[in-house]
Amino acid sequence: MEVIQSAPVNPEPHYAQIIKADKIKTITVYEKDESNPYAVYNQEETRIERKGNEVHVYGIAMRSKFIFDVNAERPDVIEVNEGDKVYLHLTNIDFDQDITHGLGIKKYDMNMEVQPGQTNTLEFVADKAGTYPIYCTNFCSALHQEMSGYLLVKPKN
Ligand SMILES: [Cu+2]
Repeated sequence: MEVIQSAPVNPEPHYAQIIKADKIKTITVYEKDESNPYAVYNQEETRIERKGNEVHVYGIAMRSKFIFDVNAERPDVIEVNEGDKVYLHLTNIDFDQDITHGLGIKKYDMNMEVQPGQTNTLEFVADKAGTYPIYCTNFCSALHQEMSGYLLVKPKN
């Protein structure tokens, strides 16, 4: 068996199956991986970089906010052009074992989970112009509901 662990997007146990405990080698908290070019461990390194029509977001998730570019007027906003290819790299800089964050973009029908210390990437083409709320989709703290931002997609014409 190759897949040992795979967490469902919604943390509910309905599809659980029994497996021998010695088969499971869990990661409680991901270790810092300074060699990962997409990982960002402090606010000062957050940034949004454009390469032609590719946009790379180097953001962080922390209790209880997203910071995509700390130097922007709105650090919780990602602004792209319609048709851009977006690589949203997100590092969860909470290194406590129970602080899993999520990132969902409403109307783009996308969601990812980012475990403590982990860096994950959401890759998509911004093919719908408009303003789209971004939410943390995993209950992470008392201020979880405040953990949000926006994706702004400027129309072509
Ligand atoms: Cu969160």
